[in-house]
Amino acid sequence: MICKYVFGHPMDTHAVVMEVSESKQELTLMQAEVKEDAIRLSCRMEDEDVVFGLGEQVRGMNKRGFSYISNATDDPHHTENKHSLYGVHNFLILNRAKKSEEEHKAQSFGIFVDDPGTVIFDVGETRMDELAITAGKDCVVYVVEGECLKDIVKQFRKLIGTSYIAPKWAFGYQQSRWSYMTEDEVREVVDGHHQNGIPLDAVYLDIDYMERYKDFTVNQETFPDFKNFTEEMKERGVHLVPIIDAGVKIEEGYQVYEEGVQKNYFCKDEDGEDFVAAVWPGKVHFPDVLNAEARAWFGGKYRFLMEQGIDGFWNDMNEPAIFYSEKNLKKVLEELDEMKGKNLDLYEFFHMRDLVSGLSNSAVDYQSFYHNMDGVKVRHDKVHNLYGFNMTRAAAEAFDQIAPDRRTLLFSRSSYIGMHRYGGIWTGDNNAWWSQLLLSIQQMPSLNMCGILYTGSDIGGFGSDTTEDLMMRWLEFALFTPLMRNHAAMGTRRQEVYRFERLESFRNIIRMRYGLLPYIYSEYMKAVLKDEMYFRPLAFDYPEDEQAYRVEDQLLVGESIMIAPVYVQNAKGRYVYLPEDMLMVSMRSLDDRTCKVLPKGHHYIDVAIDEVVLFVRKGYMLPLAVLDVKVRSTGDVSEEQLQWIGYTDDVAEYVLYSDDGLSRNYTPQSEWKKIRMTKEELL
Ligand code: MIG
Repeated sequence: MICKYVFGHPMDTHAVVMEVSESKQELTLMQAEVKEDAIRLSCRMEDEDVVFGLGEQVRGMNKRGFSYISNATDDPHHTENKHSLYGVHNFLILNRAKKSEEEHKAQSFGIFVDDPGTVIFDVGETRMDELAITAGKDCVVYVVEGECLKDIVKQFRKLIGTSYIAPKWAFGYQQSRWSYMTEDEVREVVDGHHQNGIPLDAVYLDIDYMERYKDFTVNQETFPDFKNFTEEMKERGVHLVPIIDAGVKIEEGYQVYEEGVQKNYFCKDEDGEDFVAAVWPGKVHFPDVLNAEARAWFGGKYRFLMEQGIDGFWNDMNEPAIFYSEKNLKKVLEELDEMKGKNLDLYEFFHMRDLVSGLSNSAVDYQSFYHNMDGVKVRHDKVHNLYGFNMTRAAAEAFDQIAPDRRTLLFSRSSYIGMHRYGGIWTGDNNAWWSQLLLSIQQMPSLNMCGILYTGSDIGGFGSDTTEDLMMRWLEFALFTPLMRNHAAMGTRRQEVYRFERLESFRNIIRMRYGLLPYIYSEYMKAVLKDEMYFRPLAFDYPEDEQAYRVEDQLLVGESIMIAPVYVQNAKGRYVYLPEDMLMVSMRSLDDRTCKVLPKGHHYIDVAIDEVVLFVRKGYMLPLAVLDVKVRSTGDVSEEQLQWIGYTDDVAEYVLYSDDGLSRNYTPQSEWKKIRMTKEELL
């Protein structure tokens, strides 16, 4: 059951696709206080209640004990003191451990606050036993009641629409790095993988492929024949995936800039002039993707690259990130000028430092430009969280025109609920720290709750130098994430896996991904087509098991397996909780596996540095593709011959979904193949 409550005069954010009429009943599960410029919703939490959700955020799967602020932010330090990351996903579920006497007041429920401005979720930080949500005065609140966690998510997902489906090649291993400067450097990376027997499906082109960071241009010196180059790469099974930035460079003669100015497609400042911010290229304008016409125009620009054979993109800096604005910089420079020659005391010095660091992503800037939404002038900060969503929507809607018959890879850094219909996300600029590997594990199910299924983190860590063991452990987890991309920042240690000493282990781990491809793809597609989660916390499948709610570092992946990644340096194993008897499968490579049944309960398991461990649930099974030694990309993985790992006392079953991985008609029943095997057959 979904109840809709409207406060004030909210705008249509396009988060929701299902028609729901306003609820006639009062909101009882939370107490609502309507203040002059805000709505406050609150309720009590018992000690054993658990809160799941909020998508891309810091901290654990159970969100209790902290405040989360919905305010899309470009912050490369995802530490636990932060309150906002790139995406905004205002959906959570309060799971009640017990029903109280007053039944209606102690019901588990999901809540989605559809407000594109700043929303604060105080999940028991101010008061440990209170959940308090503060939103703007104009918003829509949806309350979802259901039988269980899974059911609540499913209903919510119906409300917000079907998730994006990536082409199958985008489920292969992908290599990225900010600073692949030339065609030859990209070739070298591909060679490095192929010569070492490491499969590879994509190489990313970061900002350096462009001509002076101008969107929809290609540097003619470093990529002289781009069309031929994309073709050459495709023949080797490698897709090139260029980055697109939100800011359009201000430069006379640059077509995208000139057209945008002429047609009034850029965001405006207070005086009605095109708003000037600065990002990579220096000064830029922001395309007003909240304006339908401008959105169609910007989306149409992707055609330039698609005509040269590109079939995948990543949208960056679309919070939108601002290094500085022209106006703000001027003010700050003036103030700094006054400080010249002065003897700065402690406070003055700090003030000076804050002035400079405060230039980036400043609230003042976000309050100083405007969108044109259907003829209505809207100040940016009111709709801040919709920008990345609509930049990505611009691209996806254009792809429907440019390449209607095939899928195009698309994911974004910033997002809002609803964007999952148009593309995936990656979790932004993490660091090569062990704690960030854990964070990535914990973010996955929260993102899935909000429909964001095509997702993953920068493997190995984006900022700071990675280490070989971190890289290996990270891959052992990421081989289960739909987006499996190794990415790092310019200036950090090179982390293409063939550069490490234990090359053979890396090869084995990445090949496991290709062996698991039929399962990963099938489970991804089922999650999309049935509005379900691909990654789930244990509590979702074992709702009666109190212990399951406490597990913060294990996940169910699809219907058949559970994983328990190692994310601690130098650990040679870890504690695992099994909510039922399971078959533990330890793999050093696809052909080097051992299986052992473990009973329900707590265990310490050994997991060597180069080992992948997964657990098959009772009554379930798992397909594995048999790989040729020469497998180079997803296109070489055949489903003709599958091996099965399963665990049952009598029979196990699996429904395998498969399709061509490229066309857009993906639902015919014939593509669902049911496989049944007996205990004897599985051994
Ligand atoms: O922070 O384009 O998150 O993946 O490599 C600089 C350069 C801008 C941020 C992205 C990152 C990318 C980088 N970009």
